[in-house]
Amino acid sequence: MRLFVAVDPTPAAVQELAVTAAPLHALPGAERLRWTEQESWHLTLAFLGEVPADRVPELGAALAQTALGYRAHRLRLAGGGRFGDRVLWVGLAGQTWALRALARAVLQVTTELTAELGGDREPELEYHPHLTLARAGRGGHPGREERAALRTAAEELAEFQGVDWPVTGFQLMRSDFTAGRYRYSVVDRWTLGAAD
Ligand code: 2AM
Repeated sequence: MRLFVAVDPTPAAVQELAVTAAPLHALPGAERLRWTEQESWHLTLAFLGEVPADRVPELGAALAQTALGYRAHRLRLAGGGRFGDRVLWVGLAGQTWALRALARAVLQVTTELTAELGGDREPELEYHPHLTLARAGRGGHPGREERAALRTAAEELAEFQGVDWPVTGFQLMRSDFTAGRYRYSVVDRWTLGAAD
C-alpha cells in the first residue's frame, strides 16, 4: 500500500484556511488547477511510497517509538508560495524547528524501511514544511493560464497569518487511487509523548 506520515491541522486552522483560500478559486485560470480538498489537508512529514502490508506492524512500532521522543508544539499556517509551476502551498510558522526535528526522525525511521524495499520515493531534498493547496498540470506541462493563477494565488497568500494550533501527534496515512483521484485514510496515529 502507498503510505505517508502526516500531521493534520486542527479543524479551526483548516476552517480559517478554507475561508482564506475560497477567493483564490475565483482567480482567472484557477478552475484549471486541481485544488486539494479541505477534508484531506495535511502536512506531510515523510512519503514512503509502496510498502507491503506485512511490513506495516514493524513500521508502526518504530513510529510509536519515535513519537515518544518528541514534544507537542505549536504551529500556525502562514504565508504561501509555489514549487515551480506545479504546486501552490501554504507555509508554516511558530515552533517549526520542533516539526523539522520530528520530520527528520520520522524520515530516518521510514528511510530504513523504504531503502530496503526500493520503490518510488523521490530522493529527499531539503524538508520544506507545507500544506499543498493546489496542483497544476494534468500529466503534461501547465498552461499559461494555470501558471498565472498559481503565481497570483501564491502572491495573495504571502501575507496570510493563521491561528496558532497544537501539534499533539502524527499519523500513518494510506493513499488509494480510486475513481480518478487519491483518497487518504488513517492507518494508525500516535501522540507525541515527551514530557515538558
Ligand atoms: P504534499 O502534498 O504535502 O507535497 C500523499 O500522497 C502525500 O505525499 C502528498 O500529498 C505529497 O505531499 C506526498 N507525496 C506524494 N508523492 C510523493 C513523492 N513521489 N515523493 C515525495 N512526496 C510525495
